[in-house]
Formats: sequence, structure tokens, C-alpha cells
Amino acid sequence: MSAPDWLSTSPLYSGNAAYLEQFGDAALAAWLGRPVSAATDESDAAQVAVLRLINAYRYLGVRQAALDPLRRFEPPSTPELDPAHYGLTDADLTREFDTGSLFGVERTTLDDILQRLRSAYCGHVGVEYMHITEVTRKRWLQERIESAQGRFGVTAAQKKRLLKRLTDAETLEKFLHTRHVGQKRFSLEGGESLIPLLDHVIARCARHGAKEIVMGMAHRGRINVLVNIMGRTVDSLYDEPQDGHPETPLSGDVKYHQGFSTDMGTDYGPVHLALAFNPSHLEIVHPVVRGSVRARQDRRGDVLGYEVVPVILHGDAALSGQGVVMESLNMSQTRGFRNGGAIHVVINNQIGFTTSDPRDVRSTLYCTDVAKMVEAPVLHVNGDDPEAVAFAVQTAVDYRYTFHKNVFIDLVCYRRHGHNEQDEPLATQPLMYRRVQAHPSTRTLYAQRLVDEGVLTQAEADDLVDVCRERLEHGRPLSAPALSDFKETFATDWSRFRGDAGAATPGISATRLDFLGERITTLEHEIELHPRVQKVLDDRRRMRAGELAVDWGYAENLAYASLLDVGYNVRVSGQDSARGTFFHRHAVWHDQKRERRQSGVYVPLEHIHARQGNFTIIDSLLSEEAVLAFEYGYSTADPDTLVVWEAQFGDFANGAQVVIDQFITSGEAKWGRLCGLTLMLPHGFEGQGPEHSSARLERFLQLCAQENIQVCVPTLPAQMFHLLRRQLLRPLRKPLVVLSPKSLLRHPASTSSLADLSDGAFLPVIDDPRQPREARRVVVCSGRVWFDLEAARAARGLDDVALVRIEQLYPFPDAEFGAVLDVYPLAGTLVWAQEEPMNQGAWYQTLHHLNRCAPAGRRFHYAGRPAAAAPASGYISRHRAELEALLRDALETSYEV
Ligand SMILES: Cc1ncc(C[n+]2csc(CCOP(=O)(O)OP(=O)(O)O)c2C)c(N)n1
Ligand SMILES: [Mg+2]
Repeated sequence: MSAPDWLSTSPLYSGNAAYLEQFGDAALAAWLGRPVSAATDESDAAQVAVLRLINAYRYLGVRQAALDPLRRFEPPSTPELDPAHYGLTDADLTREFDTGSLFGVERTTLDDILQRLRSAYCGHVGVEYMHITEVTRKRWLQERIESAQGRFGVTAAQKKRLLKRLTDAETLEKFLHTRHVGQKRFSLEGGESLIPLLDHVIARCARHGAKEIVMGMAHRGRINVLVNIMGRTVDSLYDEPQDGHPETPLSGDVKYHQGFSTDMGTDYGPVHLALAFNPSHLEIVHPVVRGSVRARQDRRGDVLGYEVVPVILHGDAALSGQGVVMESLNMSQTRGFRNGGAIHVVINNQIGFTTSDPRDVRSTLYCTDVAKMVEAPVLHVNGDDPEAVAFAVQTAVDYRYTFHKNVFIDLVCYRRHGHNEQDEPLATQPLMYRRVQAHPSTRTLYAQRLVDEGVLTQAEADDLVDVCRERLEHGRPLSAPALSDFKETFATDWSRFRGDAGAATPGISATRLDFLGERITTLEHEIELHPRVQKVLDDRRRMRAGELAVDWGYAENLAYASLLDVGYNVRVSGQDSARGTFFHRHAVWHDQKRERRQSGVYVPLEHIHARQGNFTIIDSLLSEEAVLAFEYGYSTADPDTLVVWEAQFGDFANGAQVVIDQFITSGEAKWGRLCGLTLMLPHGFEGQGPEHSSARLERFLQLCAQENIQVCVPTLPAQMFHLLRRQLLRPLRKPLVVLSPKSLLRHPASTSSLADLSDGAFLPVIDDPRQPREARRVVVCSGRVWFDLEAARAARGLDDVALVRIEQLYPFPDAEFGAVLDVYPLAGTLVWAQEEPMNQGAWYQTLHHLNRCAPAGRRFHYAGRPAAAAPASGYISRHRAELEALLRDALETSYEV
């Protein structure tokens, strides 16, 4: 028997019953797979039609769901939901049919089936889940939705609670409107159901065992969430001095970007709630929250995410517009970034600023369509029905806890005012806003509904408003009071990390270094390495024995080993980081005979000793923005992990510029948030053309102020070793930007000795190792160009030139640099040499530091490429000629003094 006509034209058809089984209807699949018999009779045809209809509701019922409180548009015509579409007639309505996989009833009339389908799929909750390929997940959702049939089983007490929270949400906005006139607050009005929604999310998560919830959200309704969910009082938000606290150097931030954390009591125990600080840039907080959650999960050993849950809020326009959403969802199930699923909530007020026309806003039907890429179910819900909202929450949270996957709640609502309170929405959305103006508030509607149901009296409903208003008038909190006696075992004390940047970093003994060397060059079980990797391992063994100079790969692995040894964790992520883009790191060894799933990999840094810290190295997905934001989030939640993000080439970091500008360089000044994240950005002008040369050092230096970050350009393996150790061992957490090497990784002169590791420390300035104290010229540079300069100097026999390296460009090492210049009293010519074009690199950003340290009457001259639009030339011959000119200018050209 072949498939019926309708199937062969269906987009779902692939010609076999197994496919159908997977896509939703076991009964239909069984029917198609049954033995060939005589031609199907009419009743068979009608039965199939009914099963098709049921399936159609599961796919398309959402199109007819009553989701928009404003009812601006008629639901689109959806012929697939009409029995006539399948040849069923009125006469069939009273006939009984098998319901196939429909939950709740096995056989009933078509009329009843239709009613069940409409109430399950076309009420105030519209569900999209048939894009999920895993049958178990789909059946789980079907059971929930089809058994409920739009009846949400809310008790009278729960109804009163919903009304109370709605009342809190609405009354707060009205209070702020009159109390703090003219101040932007990005009112939640129109979307007040968000407050009962979040209230319910927290309670439901706590019931499943959540101990921490980390939330990320934008401007809309943030003040309402801070007060009504996080327990801040209005006074604590608004009484901050207008010009900040004079005693702190922090620049501060506006109210609607403030983060906060608190411990809250629930019926199921205390929950720690954190709302992440947020910049204006929409959606970027999403991966930051994921990173913060992952750090907390790792700390608790919470592999499946039972104890720590991310709750991520979105605006409808931002969700479908910002690319970082896709990157963040793409990371959400990967090993290095997963959280056991996030609960996503969209405040879908059907507008973004002044843009609401679907022809402009997006190219997909729903703002949540990006969720389908990770097969997340989407529960669209009418914001004017708080009970439907509660049902959606319950389903979403239970789903997340059952399957450890992402889930979306699309809270369809509206925006009562303009984008902010000063904005005039009628200017651009006249028809929509006439409807809004005529539309009673969610609280008014729900109060009326409960009065009609006899759950409470009008007076009692009004009383809720008065009580709330009175609490506000007296500056009392509206949400559950924060717990004062709750001792969070997993809380982190960050005060330890506001110490002195000059604090000495503890060293490491030669014996310990040798032990660590032994651990990271020993295979505890038999694996067959690729000959090139075997050579790396053999070389590392010789480095340990002192037979070969220490290279970058060995030094870096030893640095990690030394931190793990004393209990710190190390987490390195970036594209192809486990091996290293340039084949130097080899932190993971692959067996040539076994698949990685069959323990065909060996990670030496996991085998230091039983009580070591955790080592994680991740070949990240091919994203910069979301991955860097994630690592920022991770490092702000865990000061005891060395978190390293590595760009494939340094210039790719500009795909994550928002993270660099909005979080890494300014987070401490805006929010007092410490962060010890390390960025490794391969940098160097090696003739590879414009796109692989520059990590845009100039931009990082331009962002430097108030000791916000460290910018370092190590030129020796030992320097990298000490830099990485210093990052955790100092009582300080500051982001570290390392311009890391490429060709230097294999440069014979760029090596160190074992003694450099055990005896040394990071040197912000490296004097010329020849110490030519009679030098007439001092050439100062940063990075790999030093090796070109040294080779050229030696070839030209220029013994009276000193070559000095600045290895830390920010904070600028005034004392160390000044001291080095002092030992060259005869040096009449001071030159800054760089391989980057003049408008790039360190020159303009460092000139004032150089000259400040120069002896009186002397100043630095520039030797390097002229200013250029592109970072480097694509022609190797031009690259070489430019380098020659640079070397000549640096070493020989005379400058006016
Ligand atoms: C990345 C980014 N681009 C532009 C803006 C400016 N902006 C602020 S709010 C907004 C509209 C957001 O619409 P939506 O996401 O639907 O949230 P709503 O304000 O409607 O709650 C825009 C464009 C921004 N904050 N961030
Ligand atoms: Mg919006």
C-alpha cells in the first residue's frame, strides 16, 4: 500500500512510517505500516482524516490561539484546522473515531475531539513543539497540553496570589510615575504578568531543587523586577545620590542596568537569586548569564543543572534581531558551555521602540523562531490571562527539569506607554495605541474575573492595591523579605581580590616544577600518538631533563599544572584551543587507534594528583561574541578559576567588541564587578596579510584607564608562565589581555630555561640581555619585532644600540622602565619601534608614558610603518620591504634630538 495523496504532498513526508512515528503520530504510522489488505473503505479514510486533523492541531493550532490581549488581528486562516480540509463533513461530527495518540480519550466523537483540540491548542496558550525530533520529549508535552485542555487547575489561594503579584506590579509603576516624575524607568505596564510569571518560575524551580537562579534581562520592567522579585526597596534604588558616592571612584550606572543578588525564602527552601548587571546592548547578557551559571554549577558539581538555573529574559525585537542569541543557543548544549537548559522568557509587547510592522521587524513568523534551531519548545501565552501564564511556567520549568534542555515562554502582551515614559507612541503606532488606551489593565481584568468567579470581593481586590501602596509609601519591600540568617555555603568572598597590584607572586621550586613536568609528560594509559605529537611529548621530556630549552607549549602547560597543583581550577576555551591553532599547546592527546568517545584521549593536566583543581579545555564553537561573553560571566562568578579565552587570531576578537567594551574593560567601573578573565590574542606581523596580523592592540590600549585591565606582550615562554600564574596568585582580579605569539612559538631565540621558571617572576620591562651600557641609542619595542631588531642589529654589528622590551603596556611600568633608561646615560637617541602601522599598535597610546619616563630633554622618535587603513599588506614582498625600512629607521636613521 502506498501512502495517501495528502502525505506525498506533505512537507513531512519522507515515504516511510518510521518518519511519521518520529514526527508525532504513532497511530497514523501504525495504520500506514499495517499489512496490505483490500482497498481502504470509506470509514478508514475518515479515520485517517481524523488522525491527520489531530496532527494538524499539534502543528498549527497555535496559529488560531488567542494570544494577543489587544486582539489587533484576526487569527490567520488555517484551512488545515478545518475538518472539511480532509473531506470530513458535518455528518462526521457525531461519529466516533479512534483518537490515536491524543491524550485523555481513546475513542470519541469528532465533535468532542475538535473541542478538545481547540481548548488544548487554540486557547490562551499556543504551543510549538512538533519541531522536536525526540519522541519522548514531544509525547511529554502532548500529555501536558492535551490532558489540561486549557483548564489550568488553579486553586483559589493561587488565584489570589496571582492577583496580589499583579497588583504589586501595577501599583509600583503607578507609584513611580507620580513619585519620580520624568525619570525613565522603562515601565513594565502592559506586561505586568511578568511578575507573577517570575514568582512562579522561582517557586517551581525551588520545588525541583534549585538553590540558585541567575537572571538576565534588559531595561523593560527591570525596576519592577528589582523591587517585586529581588526585594529591593524603592528607596534603596532611588535614594542613591544623583552624583554617585563621592568616596568611590566607580563611574556607576543608571538604575535600569543595576544588578542585584539576594537570598529568598520559598516553600521549598532558600534560593539565591542573582540578576546580572546589564549594559544597554540588548541580548549580550544572555551568554554572560550562561557563563555565570556554569561557574556556579561547576562549583557545586551540578552537572545536570538541578541546583543552578539560568532564567533569561528577552524583548521581542531584540530576540529576533540580535545575532548573539543564535550563538548563545548554539552553545547551550555543548560540553563546555551547557547549563542543563535555560528558561527563556520573552516580554513580547509586539513592538521594539517605534518598530512594530511585521514586514520590518523580522523574516520569521514568531519572534521566538530562533528557538527552533535547538528544538526548544515555545509556549506562547496571552499575558492577560495570569492562570494561563502560570500553566505555561509550570510546563516550561517541569520540561526543563525533565529533559535539561532550553524552553521558551513567549509572554504576549503590549506596552502601555511609549518606549520610555517620555516617548509618544501615538506618533508612530496610532491604531495600536488607541487600542492600548482603551484596554483595561491586566490586573483590572483579572480582579474582575475573580470577583465574577466569587474568589474574592471587589473590596478585597481594591484592598490589595491599598496595602501595596501603603507599603510603598512606607518604603517597605513588596516581595518576600530577603533572608538575613541564610548562610550560603557556595558564596564567594571577593574582598580578597581587591589587593595590591604590586604584591609579589609566590614562586615555585625547581623540585616542584620537575614533579609537574613529570606529571604532564607521563601517559597513565597506553595510547598511540601521532608521530608529530609524539615528537612534542619527547621534546617536553627533554625540556624537563634540561636537555632542550623550554618552549612556549611546555611553559604554558606547566603554568596550568602549577595552579592546578595548589587547588585552583583552570578553564581554557577558544577555537581549536586544545591542540592550539599553531600546534603548540597539545593539552589533549589523541589516540591514533581509538575514537575519543572510547577514552581515546588523554589530558595530562587532569592527572597531576588526586586533590588538584579541575582542568577544562574546550574547543569552542566558532563564535567570538557569545563565547567571550560566557567566559566573562564565568570569571565574574569564580575568582578561583583561571579563565582563559583564546582567539584563533587576535583580530577575530572584534566580533566580540561589545563584550570588551561593555563588560571587560568597564564592568568594574560601572558595577564594581571584579573579573580575572585572560584573553590570549595571537598577534604579529608575519606577512600573512591584513586579517591575520593584528589583534588591534591600539584599541585595547585606548580602553585603558583607572587600572581597569592589564595589557601584556610577552616575548619569552617564561614570561607567559609567570603571567598566567600571577593572574591567579596575586590578591587581585583584573582582566588580562595577552597579545600572544604565533611564529615566536617556534623561534629558536624565544625560549627559556627551567631556572627562568622556578627563579623568575614576570618582568614588565626586559632590558637588553647584552646590557650595552655605553649605548648611544635605545630602541624600545613590544612583542616579536624585538627578535627582528636583534637579528638586524647583530648582522649590522651595531654594538652601541640597546634593545629594550616593554612586556606590560598597561598599567605602564613607569618605575621599571625609568630604571632601565637610567642605565643608558649616553643614549642620545630614543626610538620606539613597532611593526604595526603608525595609527595602530602602541605608539599613540603609549607615547605619553614613554616620554614621561625619558630623561629630561629627550623624547622618543617613531620607527615603523606609516599610517595605513588596513593593518598589513597582502603582498609578502611589500611586507619585507616595509620591515627592512622599519629596521633601518629603528637602528640607523638619525633623528633630530
Ligand atoms: C544592540 C542594541 N541596539 C539598539 C538598542 C537601542 N534600543 C533600546 S530598546 C530598543 C527596542 C527593543 O525592543 P524589544 O527588544 O522588543 O524590547 P522592548 O523595549 O519592547 O521591551 C532598541 C532598539 C540597544 N539597546 N541595543
Ligand atoms: Mg518589544
